[in-house]
Amino acid sequence: MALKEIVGKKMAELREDIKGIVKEHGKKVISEVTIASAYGGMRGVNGLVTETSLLDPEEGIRFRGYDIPEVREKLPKAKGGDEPLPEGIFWLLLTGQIPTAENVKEVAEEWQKRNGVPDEVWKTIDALPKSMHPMTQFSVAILALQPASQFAKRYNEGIDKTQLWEPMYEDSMNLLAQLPALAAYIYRRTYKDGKRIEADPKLDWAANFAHMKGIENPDYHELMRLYMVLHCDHEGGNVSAHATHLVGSALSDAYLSLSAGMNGLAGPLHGLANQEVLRWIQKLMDKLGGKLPTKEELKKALWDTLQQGQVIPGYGHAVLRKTDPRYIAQREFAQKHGLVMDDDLFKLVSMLFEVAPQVLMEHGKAKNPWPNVDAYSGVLKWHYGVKEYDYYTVMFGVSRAMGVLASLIWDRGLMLPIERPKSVTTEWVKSQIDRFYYFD
Ligand code: CMX
Repeated sequence: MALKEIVGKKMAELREDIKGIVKEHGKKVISEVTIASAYGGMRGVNGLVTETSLLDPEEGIRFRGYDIPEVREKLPKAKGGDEPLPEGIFWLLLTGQIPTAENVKEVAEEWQKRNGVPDEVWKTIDALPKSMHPMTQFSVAILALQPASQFAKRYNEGIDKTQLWEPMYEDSMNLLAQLPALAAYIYRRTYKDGKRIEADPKLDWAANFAHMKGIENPDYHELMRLYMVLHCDHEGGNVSAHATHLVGSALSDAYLSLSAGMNGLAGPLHGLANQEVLRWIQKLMDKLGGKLPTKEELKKALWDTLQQGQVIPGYGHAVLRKTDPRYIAQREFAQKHGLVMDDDLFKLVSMLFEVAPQVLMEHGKAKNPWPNVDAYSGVLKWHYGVKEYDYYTVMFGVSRAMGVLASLIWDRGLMLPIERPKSVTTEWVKSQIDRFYYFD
């Protein structure tokens, strides 16, 4: 059965399931909202349902029930490669099944078929100043594709709500096919000779992204496959996933929704942290005349950052309470490819792992002093020659698009309603305070 057919069938089944759950158990309480959580960014409140992945605070992310080592082991690989193909994780996110090599081929062929970008979109990008942050360029480029939205067209023509997921699927597949070319061009025009490199039909999606950026190193292609898989999804409450879902709930199309998600990813507390880690490290190395700091110097630099009221980028997490398994997977990649011993940046990242958690614990604020995904990704990219760290979040965005678009397709398939939590004022909280009970 083809991907779209499988997804359609599974959606219809789950829709029925959910109807039954809500009918029978709809009034059961699954979470409490305290005054602290209403003011505190809704941390720990179970208020969303997202099918594609689930984040355990201790164990890390599971994509449709599979953890990172399982995904790395079970997903099909490129010929001669060891890392999982992103085409496979997308299949898994959409269907909940580990794909066969044949399934992965289907996704790869679909994306190749759809990867043409209209001229107006290149022109729109060309009209942007090169000094504009690459994430802003990326978001504009996604919006420039929007006139092709089949979802918007079908909605305007009048479409039955049970069918809405189908044009959402088409838009999402088109977007995923086109994003690497857009992102690669933003790299080339901002930092290189401005010439577009055409996709190579012999390469897979991630390797092609690297190729269109102008990088042909097979190890970097492997890194891109792993990177794209690791960053694709982190359940539904993170800013990029939640923003995409929220905007989509108004029946905005995939382009409008994804662009909103990318604008959230561009924030320094979320995806931009992978650029901020490199900026922080480079600033420190510059200050020390290019040499590695001692542990004492590193400790002092961390405290200086904290005392200036700033965060240590790449450390901490809203949900995780252990070292991020995505950090560990990237470190394993570096070890396997022999990068760790002879490179000062890798040595510094290892030193940070030894020093920063202790400093954050002594500081006593962060609930999780351990590194997240962004603490490692930058040095890997830097090692392979992508040193323009302002660009790093665009790469994160290409990957994250797979997860948030898979969820958006499911949102429409499950016919989830417009999202509209109730808000209150502090005046209201004060006036009602005696009615509330304690929750431990
Ligand atoms: N450095 C300094 N202070 C930190 C910190 C860090 N790395 N992580 C948390 N804190 C602080 C918070 O700012 C907060 O301070 P206030 O009480 O003054 O507001 C306090 O510790 C408690 O925060 P928390 O409950 O532990 O963490 P949050 O859920 O509020 O925030 C996150 C989570 C990721 C925004 C935060 O840990 C952070 O800012 N980390 C650095 C930026 C970063 O790496 N972001 C990337 C996360 C992964 C991703 O989305 O890509």
